[in-house]
Amino acid sequence: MTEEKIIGWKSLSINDLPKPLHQLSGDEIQRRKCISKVMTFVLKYFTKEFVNRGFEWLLPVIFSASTDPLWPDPGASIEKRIEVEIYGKKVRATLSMIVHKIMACSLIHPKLFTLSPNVRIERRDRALTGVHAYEFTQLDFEARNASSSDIRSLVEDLFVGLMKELKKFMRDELVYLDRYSCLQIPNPPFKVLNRVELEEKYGGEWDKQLPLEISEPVWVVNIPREFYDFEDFENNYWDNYDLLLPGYGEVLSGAKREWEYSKIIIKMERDHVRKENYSTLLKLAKEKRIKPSAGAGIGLERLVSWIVGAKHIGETQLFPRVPGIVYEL
Ligand code: ASN
Repeated sequence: MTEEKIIGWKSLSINDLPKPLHQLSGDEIQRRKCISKVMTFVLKYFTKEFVNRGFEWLLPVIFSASTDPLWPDPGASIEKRIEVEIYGKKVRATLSMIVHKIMACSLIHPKLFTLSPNVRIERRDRALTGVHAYEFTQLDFEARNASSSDIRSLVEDLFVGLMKELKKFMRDELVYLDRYSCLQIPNPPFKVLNRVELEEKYGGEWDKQLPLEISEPVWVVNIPREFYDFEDFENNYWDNYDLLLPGYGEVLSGAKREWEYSKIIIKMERDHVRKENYSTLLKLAKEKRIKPSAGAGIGLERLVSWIVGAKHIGETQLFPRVPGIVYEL
């Protein structure tokens, strides 16, 4: 990849911000058509693959009393949480479907996925990172009794399959977007790097530095974050993972889950997470009805941004959701 193609956490200029649909030039419309074709292809590929592999396809929820706390999370920068009252109850716009995923995976579907709108009102200073949108779609999946390495292998398999099919069936679009030759089919298993070592090497900004130095996707494991990711207290190790893509950064995060009531409680209290927002999950965990599982979520617009070489993630959204900028549509 050439220097200009390096995208992601670089600071963009105001001119790089995606425009609303009705202001696009003829050439820009042409480019957006190609990006939409790639998005359609990616959606078709993943939904087909998950269904064929026995995953149940769940429709998303938008408002619930219980949603992802996104806290503590080193990468989170939520400016505002959307809470509204309906029928006399306080509900929150979905930050991610993690709680629903864990419950559904434990109680009914051992393997499931959903395409879920996530509303994350990112701080407005993230407008120019190129990788943040205040609404995006997450392809979230979960499998009962799966281990972290099961999920990583599944993702590697899906990823390699996607790259092969894209190169085969989306050749014209990728050539038009000047991405055909940059996109290489990676060789699994992808490298697994420990966040502790990355911090030693790059400091706290490892997630921005590392993508500039890799030429294949890599896993980063052991990232301290929300209560639902499994934490080995004795070895001080988080059994979770992020997938980072070359020249871009994180497009997927996931983990083995906590399922034991006593551990979940310890972590919620330690991290000041409001237990009252998770009373059903806690009740089920207490009754031992939460089962061990593992899963992950793919940020679809991020993945497609990387594939098409978008300057800003909003280019993959016909109606861009740029932090700090609210268009009429
Ligand atoms: N989807 C993520 C996971 O599966 C959770 C998140 O989006 N915060 O772990």
